[in-house]
Amino acid sequence: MSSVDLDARIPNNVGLADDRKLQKALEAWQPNFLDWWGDMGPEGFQQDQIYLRTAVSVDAGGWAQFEHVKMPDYRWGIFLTPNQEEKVINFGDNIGDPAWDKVPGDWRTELKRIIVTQGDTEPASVEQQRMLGKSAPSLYDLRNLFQVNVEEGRHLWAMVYLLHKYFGRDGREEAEDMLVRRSGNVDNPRILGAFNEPITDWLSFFCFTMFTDRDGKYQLASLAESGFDPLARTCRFMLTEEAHHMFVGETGVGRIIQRTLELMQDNEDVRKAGGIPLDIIQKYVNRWVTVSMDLFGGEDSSNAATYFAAGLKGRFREAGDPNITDHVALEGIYPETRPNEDGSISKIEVPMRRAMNLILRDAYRADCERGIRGWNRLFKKAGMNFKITLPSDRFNRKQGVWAGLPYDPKGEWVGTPGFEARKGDWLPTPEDEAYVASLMKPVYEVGKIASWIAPPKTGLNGQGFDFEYVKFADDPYVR
Ligand code: BYC
Ligand code: FE
Ligand code: FE
Repeated sequence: MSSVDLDARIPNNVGLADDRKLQKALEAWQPNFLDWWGDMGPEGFQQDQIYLRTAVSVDAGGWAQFEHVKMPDYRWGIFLTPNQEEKVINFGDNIGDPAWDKVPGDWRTELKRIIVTQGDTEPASVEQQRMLGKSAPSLYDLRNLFQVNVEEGRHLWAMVYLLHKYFGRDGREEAEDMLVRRSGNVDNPRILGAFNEPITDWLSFFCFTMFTDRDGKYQLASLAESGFDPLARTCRFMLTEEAHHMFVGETGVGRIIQRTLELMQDNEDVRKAGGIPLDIIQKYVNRWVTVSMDLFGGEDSSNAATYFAAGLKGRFREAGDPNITDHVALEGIYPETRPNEDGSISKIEVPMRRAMNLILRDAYRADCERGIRGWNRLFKKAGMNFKITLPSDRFNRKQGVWAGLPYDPKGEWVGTPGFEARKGDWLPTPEDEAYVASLMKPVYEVGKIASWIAPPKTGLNGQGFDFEYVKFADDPYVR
């Protein structure tokens, strides 16, 4: 089952060759995917050789092989972590029952919806990032961008496989629609808010991979607990790739901070020296944290309760976390705060199952805090009294109980006039964005780097920073 057929038109470890009908359906979808990649994937770099890792096996450590390939030749494939015998459902009303290896009829609509929502984010992010290659700060970063992009493409394959294999004709239609919706398109947008936001500069890209890909980590982890075993195993494998995306974001923002600190210590005017001022970094963090928190949905959600009860979507490490002892969650409560009309706050208690989105979001926030603490150590080391902070979950929200309410990043009510007057202190202004955009000039020479970011401590896969991560087919500056 887990042996990988790499030579197949669609590399896979799911025995695709034994299911001719499914194989034909996926081979019919493949050219549409490649057309979409050509139209909406990274613009301008399809003929270059990129030092990419490709999954060649799902065994621990053995799934990543590095070589220079053209992106259209990347081996997008279908990989599930190997089957475990006798899996059971680990939570909800059906706890202890055998896990499903087919779609449970009662939950077909809900499962399809979860898979479609997850799948839709993957091509969306590729679309959002498609122009960034033209302003890459170094070959190392250019390669990381493309690595993230091809893997998000593979995540789309993962969800499309589930739709084709388990949902028949309407699954195939959903798979087609994945290639039709477009990030930011007014008539046919991507499903979730954050995936329609433009990403036009590298500070946004690093914030996105730090904070929005991290929503991916938490959503995928909770789906990896699913009683629908094919979904669980697919998401488990996707998580191995997700770690690199968040690494790109966390170290990317860290390297920008590092560079700004170096310029400040040399007593240079950060702007004149082509660095990014700390207040702009904080505003970008505020923007991407808040749209990413919206991705968890409402704090009190009957959808979330249904998903949990049915055994479709669990908590983060539902089965593995020794602190989670009650896997039925029919009796517990979870504390929640809610706004009153006058902006004051009430503390209430939500039945545990209805609070699942909030529980996941709180775990996510703690993880974001951990990453930000790492950045703040850079200030401390430089002897500087400055901290990047995680904005309050009340600030700048579009989903849930805080949506549209005028709280500041500390969570204080400021009223609508107060919010409007000060929002330029908290979120990127057009001037901030124009300044960041003015820095976005590509650097394509081996071992060189842009003015606004420090080089990484080490390169990738044992290579140095001065390795030729991208071999250009022709002059990249004149495209
Ligand atoms: N934007 O009950 P509620 C990733 C809708 S990221 C627009 O509060 P629910 C990646 C909601 O659909 C991980 N609409 O929420 C990262 C519902 O609509 P209806 C993606 C939103 O359903 C970087 C209504 O509001 N994976 O992989 O419990 C690069 C009330 O909903 C939004 C998943 O999301 C929003 N932000 O939870 C590449 C996992 N939020 O019923 C990839 C699958 C809510 O009124 N998705 N709504 O029509 C889910 O589990 C759930 O759909 C959500 C929402 C957690 C997203
Ligand atoms: Fe993904
Ligand atoms: Fe990702």
